[in-house]
Amino acid sequence: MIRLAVQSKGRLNEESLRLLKDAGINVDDSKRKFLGKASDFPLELLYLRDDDIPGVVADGSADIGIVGYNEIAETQADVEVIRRLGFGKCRLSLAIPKGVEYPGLEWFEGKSIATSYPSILRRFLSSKGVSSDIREIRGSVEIAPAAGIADSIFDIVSSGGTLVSNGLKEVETVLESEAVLVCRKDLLPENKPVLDSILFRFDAIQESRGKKYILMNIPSERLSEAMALLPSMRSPTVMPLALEGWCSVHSVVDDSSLWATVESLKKTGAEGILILNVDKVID
Ligand code: PRT
Ligand code: ZN
Repeated sequence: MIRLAVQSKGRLNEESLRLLKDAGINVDDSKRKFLGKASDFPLELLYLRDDDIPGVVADGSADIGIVGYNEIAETQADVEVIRRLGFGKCRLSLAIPKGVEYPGLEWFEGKSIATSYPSILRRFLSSKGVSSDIREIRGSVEIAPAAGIADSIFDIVSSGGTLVSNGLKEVETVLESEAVLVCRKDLLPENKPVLDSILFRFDAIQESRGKKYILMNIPSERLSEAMALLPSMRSPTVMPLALEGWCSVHSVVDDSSLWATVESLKKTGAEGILILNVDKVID
């Protein structure tokens, strides 16, 4: 039985549970419980505040955890980051009042900076040889300059909307973050196959992201033109149609190039084009 720590509520909770569900790991998700159990997989779920996840994985109270990389960087917990999970993307940035001119990092010399991430900030400033007054506050960091608590802030930014609505501008990005899967250093040998199975499933889900399955009918004499347009995992699948002179072509295409590819395929005479979502990809 492997124990996974996830955020009990907040921004990463829903996507963490969805990832498990997509991986065929179904947990009774009444979030009020502290501990849940998967019905069809040897996994227990520990619901925690995100701040507590690095520590419980480091001390082995949980074997693995899903948490923002920013929390790992802040706590410097002794865990292994084994996968980036592609959601909860954000950055930790320095921001100053919007009307103030910014000449470069030296602006922060001797200035006060409010943050909930003092350790990351301290390491960053010292690596740059800048000395500032770091003021640790929990929550609502963005109001600190207007409230006269600090000259500037160091906080999580995603869209940037919160900074703008508080009259601030982002001047330095210090750390890029996203949700990560972390593992304790001394995972019990009997849990290694369980972790491998989780990774196999997570990888299949991630591999399928941004991909579409596309199938169409093509006049046989234009097949080579169409094939040149289609990337695929090995090569496109081609099958003859019952109708003489036509074949059916199947392939997997990246979302980013989907429309351009479909337009070019149309020009090669492709008909009956179907585009389907890809759920999992196993290489
Ligand atoms: O209760 P608990 O302690 O578990 O949760 P929490 O309130 O400490 O964290 P939560 O749920 O807000 O965030 C969990 C994780 O989500 C963070 O540690 C990040 O890894 C990630 N994440 C991704 C974010 C954001 N995006 C985000 N935008 N965490 C916080 N924000 C906040 C930010 O603090 C700021 O106030 O959103 C605001 C900025 O957003 P924009 O879009 O206006 O720039
Ligand atoms: Zn928190």
